[in-house]
Amino acid sequence: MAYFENVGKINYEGVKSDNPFAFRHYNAEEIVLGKTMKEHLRFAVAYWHTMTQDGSDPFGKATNIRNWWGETPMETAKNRVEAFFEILEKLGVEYFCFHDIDIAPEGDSLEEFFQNIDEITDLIKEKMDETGIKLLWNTANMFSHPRFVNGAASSNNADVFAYSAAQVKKGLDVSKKLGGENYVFWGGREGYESLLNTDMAFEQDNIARLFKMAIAYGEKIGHKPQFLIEPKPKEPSTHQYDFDAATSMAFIQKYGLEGDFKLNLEANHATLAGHTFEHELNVARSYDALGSIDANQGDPLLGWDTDEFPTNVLDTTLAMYEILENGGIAPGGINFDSKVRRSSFEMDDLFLAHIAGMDTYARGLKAAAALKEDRFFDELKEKRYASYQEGIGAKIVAGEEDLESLTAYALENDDITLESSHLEFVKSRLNDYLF
Ligand code: XLS
Ligand code: NI
Ligand code: NI
Repeated sequence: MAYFENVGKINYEGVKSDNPFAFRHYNAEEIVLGKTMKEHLRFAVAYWHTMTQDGSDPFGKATNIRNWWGETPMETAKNRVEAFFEILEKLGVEYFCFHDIDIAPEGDSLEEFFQNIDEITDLIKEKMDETGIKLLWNTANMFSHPRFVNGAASSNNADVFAYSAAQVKKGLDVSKKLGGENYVFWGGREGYESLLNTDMAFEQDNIARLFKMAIAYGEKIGHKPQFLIEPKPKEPSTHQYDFDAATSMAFIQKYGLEGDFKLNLEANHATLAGHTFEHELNVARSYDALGSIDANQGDPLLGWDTDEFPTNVLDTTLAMYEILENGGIAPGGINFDSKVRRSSFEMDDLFLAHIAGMDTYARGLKAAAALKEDRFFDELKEKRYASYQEGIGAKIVAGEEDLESLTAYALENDDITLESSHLEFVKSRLNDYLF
């Protein structure tokens, strides 16, 4: 049965097309800088926002019209698998991501939850084999159930730690079964509300303990997905431990996890942290830790994680530039951790929203490729740092100078000539690449 009877395969029709169910910029097989757009972008659809979120918010009930509700939670879960793969196939998206609780009902016990996961992942595996669609990453939801009120691995209650470990073990078993390429840890409630009753160092030691158990178990079962930490500064905790890319790198280095962990960076989390998305990608890149991205955008007028579909071409251009400079995003991808607005409640909005996000990233890719081919930023930066290419600058970089020799130099050269950045001109030129 088709869940989206009115929607066929979404094809590329070009900018002149006025068909809302067509790509106007994303042309999967088009070659950009020697690779197809599909290879560059490695799009993924997120199970939670697409299949399970219902449009409710703290002030109002569900608005989304969905036709996959069954008689029982398991029937609904099975219908969702069918509908999900229909969406992926029609969009031509080759990857997907999920939390354990997105795909299967938790039932009345952990044992029942695991049985449900087994049954649903059998179905997912069948669909994957049939379609060639792949698992970008899965993760464990260790934040929604009341038992996680004080966190998962960072909980003050050791039974909660054990429960979390069981969920991660199952997550890795599922990752192996489905050939997952990455495995994500987003902190959820790993953070704190008040330092008055919190042992921050101990809680972080415990998070690292769980991560090391995950690495060890992956080795034991012979399945090694790329582990990823997804930083977020706040929400749901007041203070999230994985605040941003730099904080997460400090954690990774403190516990010696560099060989096994990279970062999954989300655009809306970057802006919540007071950074641009490209800043976060750049930080990760400087540590060789850019693993994957969660594509979305926040509302700059609101202070929370609105997870909107990305539609800002400047943002996606600068993000794609970082990805190109990184030599690509594989084995990571571009996961739409994005949800339709509460007022976009029709079934077909799920397609329109993904088409918008994919087209916006395709535009970003094309603009970023042009910027790279023109050496737009390279030339700008070469010129800006030129003083380190020769003379005293080259000697500083080569480690040939010290405080005394530089003092002698400065005493002779204290009439310093600075250059204007002409930043307004640069931004205006950058606009030429966007539209
Ligand atoms: C929530 C996070 C979450 C992760 C996966 O803000 O973005 O959706 O991506 O747990
Ligand atoms: Ni995310
Ligand atoms: Ni988020």
